[in-house]
Amino acid sequence: MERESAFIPFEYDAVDQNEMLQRATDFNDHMQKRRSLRMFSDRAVKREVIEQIILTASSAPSGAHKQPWTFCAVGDPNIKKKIRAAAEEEEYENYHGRMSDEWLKDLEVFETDWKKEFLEIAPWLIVVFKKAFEFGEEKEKKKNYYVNESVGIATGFLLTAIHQAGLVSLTHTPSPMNFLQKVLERPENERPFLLIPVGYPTEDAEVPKLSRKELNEISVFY
Ligand code: IYR
Repeated sequence: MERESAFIPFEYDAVDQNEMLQRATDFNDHMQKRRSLRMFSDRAVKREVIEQIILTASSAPSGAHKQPWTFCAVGDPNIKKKIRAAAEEEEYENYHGRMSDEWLKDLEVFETDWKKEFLEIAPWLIVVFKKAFEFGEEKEKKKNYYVNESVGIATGFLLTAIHQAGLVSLTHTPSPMNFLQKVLERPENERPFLLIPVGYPTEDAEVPKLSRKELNEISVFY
């Protein structure tokens, strides 16, 4: 069977080299201000904003363009409550024996513990699921490719879109995360990848004092 050619002209917005450097610098300045927040206000955020953010995330490249992800946006207080309860149950175990002493020591600067009230306070929880495979028309399994890489990139786009919109987020990884599949009644081909509370910071929100690595520590130019 001959494949129909389905190429279209690429829409390229040309930028001159001076503006290019300015844009790259401005965007870096903007992204340097993004921080992971744990102190959320309960101020509401319109569903339409979350929809646009999810569409940005789904513009990410993916293996064979399979877009192997589902973004579950949870605004329902009852579901948030269930997620908090299940996450805290796991995290209690993590902080009381499942995490190594080295790990607990590495986390001291963040002052985290097993309590996760932000899971109920933040107006939205975006739960990112990766699709290990898909079901075809006849319920047969269809392969996805580079799923972790694809969903990781999409999640990066998601976090960037959240920041760009003027909201804050946290990349939260309660472990193990399979309770999310049950609470959200996701099909068996979907596995939880990351839990991301989204909203406004509290007025007195604080973040750990951290510094980022210098360019020469994170890059090598040849
Ligand atoms: N999942 C736990 C522990 C935790 C682990 C890492 I690595 C962090 O950067 C932060 C926390 C929790 O969410 O508290």
